[in-house]
Amino acid sequence: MTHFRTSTFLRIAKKRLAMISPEPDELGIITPDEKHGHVIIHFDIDCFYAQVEIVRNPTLVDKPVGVQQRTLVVTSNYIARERGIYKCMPVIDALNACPELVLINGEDVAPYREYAEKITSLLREYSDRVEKLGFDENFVDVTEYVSQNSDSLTAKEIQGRIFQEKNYEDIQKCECGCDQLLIKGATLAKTIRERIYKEIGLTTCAGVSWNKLVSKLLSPMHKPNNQTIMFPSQLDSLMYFISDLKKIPGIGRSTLDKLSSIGVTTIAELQLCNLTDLDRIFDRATALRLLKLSYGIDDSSVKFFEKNKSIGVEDSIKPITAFSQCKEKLKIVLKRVSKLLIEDGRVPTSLKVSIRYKNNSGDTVRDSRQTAITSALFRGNVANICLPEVEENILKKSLELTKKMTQPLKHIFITLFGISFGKLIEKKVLGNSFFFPKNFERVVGESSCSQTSRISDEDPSDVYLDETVLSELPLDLKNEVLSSYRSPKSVKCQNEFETQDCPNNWDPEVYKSLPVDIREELALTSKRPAGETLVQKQQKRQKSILEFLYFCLG
Ligand code: TTP
Ligand code: MG
Repeated sequence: MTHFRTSTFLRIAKKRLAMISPEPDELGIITPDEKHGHVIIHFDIDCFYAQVEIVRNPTLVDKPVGVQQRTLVVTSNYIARERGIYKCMPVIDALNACPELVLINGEDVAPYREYAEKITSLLREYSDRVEKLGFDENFVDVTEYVSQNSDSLTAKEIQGRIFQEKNYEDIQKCECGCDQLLIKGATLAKTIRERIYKEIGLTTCAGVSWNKLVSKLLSPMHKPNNQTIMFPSQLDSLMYFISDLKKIPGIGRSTLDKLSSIGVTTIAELQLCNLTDLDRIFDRATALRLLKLSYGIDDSSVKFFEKNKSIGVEDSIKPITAFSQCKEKLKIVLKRVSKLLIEDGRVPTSLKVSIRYKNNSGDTVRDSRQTAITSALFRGNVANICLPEVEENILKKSLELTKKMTQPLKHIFITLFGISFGKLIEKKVLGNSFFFPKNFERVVGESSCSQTSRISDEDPSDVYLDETVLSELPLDLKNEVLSSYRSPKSVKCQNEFETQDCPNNWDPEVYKSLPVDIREELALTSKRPAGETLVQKQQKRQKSILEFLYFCLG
């Protein structure tokens, strides 16, 4: 196999640049100061579902284990792989190849989601830039962490493997000095992988480089449980080694088809294209991106971590044929989704119910309905979803939504229930206060952040305790604060706003159809004494909270 020297590669790349663009910078060709200096790690969990099953049942550790979804073995541990099992192998073939294979049903993906979230939250300790790719892969931009912890990451030797088993001494060093940063990144990758194993029980692979594309291409090179690093001067060898266009993330079926229509089937052939060739089948931006990818150039940044926009669970069930059976099934699903919600910690303000059922023509179809729920239901802590009255309230709403979907049916035949909570609100401490009234909430996970006012009564228990700050208080002060914090006497539910709080001058039906926030505001406005403005009412309430705080703190 021929390996181009870096200088040859750069010469070809620059020649190509001259052909495709009068502005070489547009291609973002490697200019040490500009494009290097990042440390990006790609993590991929080894045989993910199978490992999770083994962690949950350690007696499986030395057995060939496959995870089955419907008629396929979607993954298997490495013992099974050595016996001929491959991903997405039909169960029948798998059992022929390896009769002793232990098959585990993996159709309920909740445990895998739970483990994936554990990994993501561990990675977030190192960077805000953690980007998920599928279930078990993450990019992490650790540039800042590596720069700030440079001394502690200094290593005597490079951790893991170097691409193509090179000796570091034989590798041409980059002028910008980024090699040292990458070596420290490899030390960090090893530390993180060791933590994932020690704390979560899963082995992982990792790729360490200065861009997402290269790190992703490197991480599977030494499977399982190992990591691979590469330096910029090896880039041409990497792209030559990869060769197959399909291995480049972002080049999918339709792009491959278009490229093959002009006779391009390998990375080397794509490198030889010019923009005019590609312009015939792609827009200019796509053409440029494809050319860059063929040279291993990827200037896309690792996105900031974004929490899920909704949290839900779906359960396939034995068919139910009467509406009276729905509540029991919904309750089981709600219990599961509640667990996820509590782990997440955000408070939901929308509820969605999905069902799969047979319609009047006998076809199996899916449908869903959603409704708003007030965050006041949870009184500042989503863990209150376990309170019987809150659970009952949500079940009632879920049943109402189910009824809307099943009303037109001649016969009920439901085979799946799903419950999902959305519009999740993060509680944040404002200023230096370790308490803040629950009327300050920041909506996250949506394009715009908004502050909403929610005011109920003037009960001091109506303040939100920030447990992090609370835990830092001296014990005596903490006890005093806690003893003054009364647990909720009763939970104010949305339907209370729907009925009791409807102002006299409003038609209850019209009032009920308004968004929750507006209803709450109207209810409060109508309650305040004549002549008192809403602002005055709010000030009065805040004053009472302040008095309470002064009382707590002596
Ligand atoms: P992968 O990362 O592709 O596979 P893996 O983690 O099992 O194995 P490897 O050691 O090669 O990384 O996929 C992650 C999980 O996604 C996998 O454990 C099972 C699931 N999966 C499916 O459900 N359907 C599929 O078609 C594939 C490929 C995976
Ligand atoms: Mg994997």
